Amino acid sequence: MALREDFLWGGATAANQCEGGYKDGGRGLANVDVAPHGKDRFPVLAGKMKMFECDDNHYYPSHEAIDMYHHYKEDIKLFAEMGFKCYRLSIAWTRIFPTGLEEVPNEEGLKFYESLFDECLKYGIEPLVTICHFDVPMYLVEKYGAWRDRKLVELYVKYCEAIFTRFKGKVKYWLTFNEINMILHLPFIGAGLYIEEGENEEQIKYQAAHHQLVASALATKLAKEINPEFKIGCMLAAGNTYSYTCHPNDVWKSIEKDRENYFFIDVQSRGEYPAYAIKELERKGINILIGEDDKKILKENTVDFISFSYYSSRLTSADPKVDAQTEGNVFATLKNPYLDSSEWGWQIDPLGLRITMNSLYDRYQKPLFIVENGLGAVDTPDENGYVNDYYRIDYLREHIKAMIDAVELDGVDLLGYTPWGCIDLVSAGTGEMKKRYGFIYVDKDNGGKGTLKRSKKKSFDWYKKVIASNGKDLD
Ligand code: P53
Repeated sequence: MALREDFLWGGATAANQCEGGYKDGGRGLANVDVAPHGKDRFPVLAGKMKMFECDDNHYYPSHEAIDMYHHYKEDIKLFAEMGFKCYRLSIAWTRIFPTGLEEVPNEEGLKFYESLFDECLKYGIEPLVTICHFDVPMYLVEKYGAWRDRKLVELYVKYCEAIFTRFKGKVKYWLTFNEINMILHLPFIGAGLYIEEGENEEQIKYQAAHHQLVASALATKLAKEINPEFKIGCMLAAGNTYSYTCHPNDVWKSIEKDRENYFFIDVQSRGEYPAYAIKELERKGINILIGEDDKKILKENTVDFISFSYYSSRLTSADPKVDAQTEGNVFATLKNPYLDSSEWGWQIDPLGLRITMNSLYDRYQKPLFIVENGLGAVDTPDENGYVNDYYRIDYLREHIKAMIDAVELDGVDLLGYTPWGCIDLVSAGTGEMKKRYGFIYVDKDNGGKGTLKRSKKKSFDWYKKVIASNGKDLD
């Protein structure tokens, strides 16, 4: 059995990392817009920086990004030329509800996405929409402390209603929250959460996570009411955790680490808090306020498919002396001696993708969708402006092979593959332009300078062949 005939090959982006136009069309300010390039990118403690405003001493990459807000027709045309069947993008909440509190959605924001979807559909490209890719209106961050307040559930559902209703004939695939487990690792950028001195950080994170889980379930319910054909997915920052040695303590630790992530998907896919999480939260003295109907809401509105990002596997040890930590990815991991790393220290593990797919499929038995994968690298154009990114092709080829093995040899049901940053965009982790993922090069540097001109890299033509052959021609 090869990949299905209607396999959704494509690419993925997120609004705040590519659109720019951060004040255009009535758009409101979001948490992601006040996250600067550089060392101040990750405020956790509220007091650490003036979080609620931008200042002249920092550079804020999302404000212009690659200006897809004004280039989307050109960009989608290039995606179509590669043969994309699917384009994963996110809607910026603040284009639709600039503060989050408006009663009526912002027509200009809706029109922008309507036109963008029409452009996709013109080429037969299926949009896959992330409803919330880390962004929260800044107004809600200030007024409610973002997802720590239950109020966000209602406001998110109102936002969902506006976009489900408007786009019910154009969009079929939706993801409720990007990398929902990231709330534990990137509380501010990932969910607008900040912690005051002396507060119990874990308590706040898990309460906020509960609100997102309920919001996700309510969105799923609403989606089916508005259009029963809608397919709703959850989204996990995935990558199995390996055990450093065969010592049972290490193996146990790796199970615990994986559960920190599975927790979210267990709720979204199986509809209830798993036993291990209830016990662990109890032990930690974390007391989540659960609304009267929440259990029913979670149980009755589980997702249709499981989507995930995969960049790397992870490695853990129970022995505190084993401290060969790698930098880079926000997930703490040990250095795996069998793997090479990217320039940003992310370890490259194609077989890890097959392992991760099998774990997810065994656990949930629902169709999977790989909605992010790829290599962040420095690209240097030659004198003609051409980028020969053979290293990216190597990375993607090996991961696609592993993906096909999971389908052909293991029988995993896989809907599609949308590698990350199909056009160069701003890095979420570092705010850099220099960390590129694209098949399409964008002329812009870390300081914000450049013509924004788009050009095809070597990987562009390679990926086009891969799609045309439905994964058979990987040379
Ligand atoms: P960048 C790490 C850090 C931040 C976001 O990451 C992340 C990860 C990886 O798990 O998640 C996703 O840009 C995210 C994207 C992001 C991509 O990974 O730091 O959904 O928004 O750009 C790649 O290289």
